[in-house]
Amino acid sequence: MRLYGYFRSSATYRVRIALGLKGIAWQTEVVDLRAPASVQHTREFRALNPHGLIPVLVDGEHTLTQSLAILEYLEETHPQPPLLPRTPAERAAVRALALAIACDIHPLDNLRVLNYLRTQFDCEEDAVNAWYAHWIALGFAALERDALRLSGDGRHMYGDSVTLADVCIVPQMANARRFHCDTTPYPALRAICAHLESLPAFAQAAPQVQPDASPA
Ligand SMILES: N[C@@H](CCC(=O)N[C@@H](CS)C(=O)NCC(=O)O)C(=O)O
Repeated sequence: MRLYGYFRSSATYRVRIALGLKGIAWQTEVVDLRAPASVQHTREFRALNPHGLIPVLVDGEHTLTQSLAILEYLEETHPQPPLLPRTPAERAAVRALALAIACDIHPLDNLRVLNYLRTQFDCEEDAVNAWYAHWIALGFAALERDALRLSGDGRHMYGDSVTLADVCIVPQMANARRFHCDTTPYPALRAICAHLESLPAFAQAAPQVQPDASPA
């Protein structure tokens, strides 16, 4: 499989974690999101994904987009180890956690949204960072309550094994740290992420150990 992504992309990070958990080998195709490269806006990349977003996973003849659709594809094609629980109600609960991150938090803090604030509304970096922190705080406060209610062992978002909710929270927490958000109000989320980040598939998917990682 070929994964088009970027070390700092949290949506790509989700897919890297799932590939690692399922023991699937993949090859990275770097899509540098930073200006002036801005590869996501090139004609070549738009031919792959007209939305201009990563990740894109190419599996043989299939070109897949949207990280959660990719995660579900991997779950269906490589069921072991399962990243969704057994019953429909439990599966819905895990998907709700993953979607709260992927649909309600992440898009508001995406690069193109932050750039729009900068270019169209003349926002200074302090204002952009305040925007970022606001949506993290709103989302994480609710996720903290979810984790206290749903985690079975204080080491996973739901129950006592790794699920798609865990695959989504770790990259979002890493992003929150990168933007210097205060995460001390969320001890349950911090404990869960600390445990997950110690697992090999999560550690090997971390941005700082990717081949394209750079400090800038
Ligand atoms: N809902 C999409 C979001 C993808 C997304 O926003 N990717 C970001 C990187 S994490 C991106 O490509 N941003 C490019 C840009 O904002 O120009 C998914 O889950 O795959």
